[in-house]
Amino acid sequence: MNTKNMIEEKLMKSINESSNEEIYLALLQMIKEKAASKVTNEDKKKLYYISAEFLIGKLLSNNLINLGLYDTVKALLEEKGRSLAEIEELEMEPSLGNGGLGRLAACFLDSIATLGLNGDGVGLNYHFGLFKQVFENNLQKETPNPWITENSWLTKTDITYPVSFGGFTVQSRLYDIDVIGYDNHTTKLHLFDIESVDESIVSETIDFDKEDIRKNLTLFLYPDDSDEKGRLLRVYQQYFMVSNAARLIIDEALAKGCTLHDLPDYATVQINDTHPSMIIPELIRQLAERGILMSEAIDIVTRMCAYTNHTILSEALEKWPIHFLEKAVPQLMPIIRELDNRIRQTVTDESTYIIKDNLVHMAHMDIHYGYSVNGVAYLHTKILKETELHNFYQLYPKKFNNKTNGITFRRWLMSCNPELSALITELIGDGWKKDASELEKLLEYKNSPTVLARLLSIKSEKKKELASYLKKTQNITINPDSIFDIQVKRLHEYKRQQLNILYVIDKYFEIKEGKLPAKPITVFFGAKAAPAYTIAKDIIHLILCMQKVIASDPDVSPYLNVVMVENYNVTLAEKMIPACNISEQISLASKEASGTGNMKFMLNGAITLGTMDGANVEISDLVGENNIYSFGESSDEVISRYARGDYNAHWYYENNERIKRAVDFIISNELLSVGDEWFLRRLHNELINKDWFMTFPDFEDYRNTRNKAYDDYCDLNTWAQKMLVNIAKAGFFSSDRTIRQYNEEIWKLK
Ligand code: 26V
Repeated sequence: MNTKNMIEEKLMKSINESSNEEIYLALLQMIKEKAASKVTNEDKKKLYYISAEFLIGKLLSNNLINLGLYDTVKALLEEKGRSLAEIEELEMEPSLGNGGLGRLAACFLDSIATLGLNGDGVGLNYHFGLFKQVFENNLQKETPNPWITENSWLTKTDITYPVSFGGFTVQSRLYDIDVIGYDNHTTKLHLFDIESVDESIVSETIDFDKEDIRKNLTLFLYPDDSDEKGRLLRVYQQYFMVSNAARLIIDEALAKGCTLHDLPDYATVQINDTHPSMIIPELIRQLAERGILMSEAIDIVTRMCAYTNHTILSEALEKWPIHFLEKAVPQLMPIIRELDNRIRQTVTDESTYIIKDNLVHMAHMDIHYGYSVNGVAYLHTKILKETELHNFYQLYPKKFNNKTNGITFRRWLMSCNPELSALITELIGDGWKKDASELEKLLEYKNSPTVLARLLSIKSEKKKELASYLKKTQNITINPDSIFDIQVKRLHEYKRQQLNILYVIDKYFEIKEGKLPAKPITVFFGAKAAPAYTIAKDIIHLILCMQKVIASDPDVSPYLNVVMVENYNVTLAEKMIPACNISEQISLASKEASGTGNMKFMLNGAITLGTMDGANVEISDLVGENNIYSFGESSDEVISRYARGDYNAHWYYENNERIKRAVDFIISNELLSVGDEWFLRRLHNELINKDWFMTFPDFEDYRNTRNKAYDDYCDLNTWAQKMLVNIAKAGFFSSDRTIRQYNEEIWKLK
């Protein structure tokens, strides 16, 4: 049956007579059926990618692309005067992740399916996901973000397990989402839910009874963890996730004829950060329950589990108080103590023990009782080996390895930028879609005026599209002919949105003094702050106030504007990234493990303005210094500054006129007239007395480098050459490459 007939069969009427909602549902049903009829890899050994987050984004367009139906469906709808883009607007975006870590997991699933590997994702079915961000009085407010509708991508399965906590038992239910690979297999994202979940306990803010575990367990992703109850709820969530995962793994292996003694031949587990680390003691517990002796169970599990570290910030490495685990999952504590005792008997270095000061160090358990430990970019892995996890590296040098992150080019080029994809295919054929290294063939066109002109014209088109989308959805007016300078990522001090806004303030002063930029500039921000992260919220407040101050100043707004988009998410990323000229990747060197937004921007022809941090280092190596704007102190310098402990923000503030002028503007009359004095003073104070992520030492270099980028932009031909080199060299960052390396060096699936 052809596609048109299939859609109309589902509609039970013609496309003409159907509403957009009906067409959306018909497409959803058709795709689900197609996915069900696709081959899945049934090899003996299977990967379980366990993660508390899968930031999958909307699925309609992506699934159509991967099924090879996108062009047909789009044309068919256009013929009938309908727009696929409008239909896509009806789809709710599931916000099952915070940021990079969750989005990486989603890209990995796409590549696992595309490469035809036998691997599934396992996580939780949060009903409200992460909060939805709204701005009120220039402040972030959090509201619930429901995404599960009657007809969604979820398929209810008949798999259900009892999961016992200290004092009570709950019943789980598995829901699946098909992961459709590009022109290949499908795999599954398994999301466990709780049968007794109750959405009605959530108020209009995101408050709910954090102690009512039977009702709240899968309502939110990482509920506000600033208080004890929220943190405890997180332990319940994590155990629920891994206990179900362990059952699923064992059941699937047994069904294939596994004896349990040979479980590592059937299953390998990738632990995505420490959130799923309890899978180690839980698998041991379930094996013991089935009659395997403790020593053998430990040996089996150690040969199954591999751990990925995604951050070197020590405050982000999970350590759970023993009394939490005793209360929530008492059955695990004897096992964790046994695991710790075995280390204490064989290892003298106390810093590597699992239980210290009544805290259970989750990463330590992963490293001792897993077969692989990887970082997510070259520099990050180097820092783990040399500094952060050095003591473990000395114990197990062979376990440590690097897997530089990647992104799926299906979503981050083919789907979000069909115009650029079409140009690339026209120039070099479509081999790049399966082998991204072929993008290098584009370098042949570095001196072709027509190709360079077309790159620029696609970029202008995408800028116009973004401007009209933001007008329509957020009522923001943007000059599409300005330079689009974009920083979108979670709000965190180490990512240094504050450095970016201090530059904006400096530029504001220059314009006021009559020093006008050659081209108008629009500085975009998009960022959610954790609900209890005060300084991050103060930085959002400053950005929003600055947006207001500039917008109402006719001297400045023709040349410079600030736009902070509300509720930055995957959908917005797909519209902002293709429209970007300058990609801000300005974390304090040594702090950003990798970054993956940096790769998406590069692939879409934005030029990076960044520190030598995370994967920026690898971008710089690939494109060469003429095609990136690097600045700032090196990671070595930063690490030794922290070791010396002698950074003095106040000294910079007193001794650098520009810094003082910009920082003091935070508490100027202009800002106080639109903002909240308490919040602005708190931020001012924080910067001049602490500035823990050292924005001041990098300020001058950042300012000069950013100004140089703006100057260079005026020579559009040379700029377009830089764009072309960035696109051509982005092939290395395909998540297909990353996943191939995981498989060859860690999982060893067929
Ligand atoms: C978590 C927390 C928790 C509370 C305290 C502050 C804090 C700061 C950072 C985090 C990050 C958790 C892990 C994470 O999302 N890492 C990101 O993983 C990406 C994929 O590997 C990587 O590209 C980003 O650089 C890394 O930040």
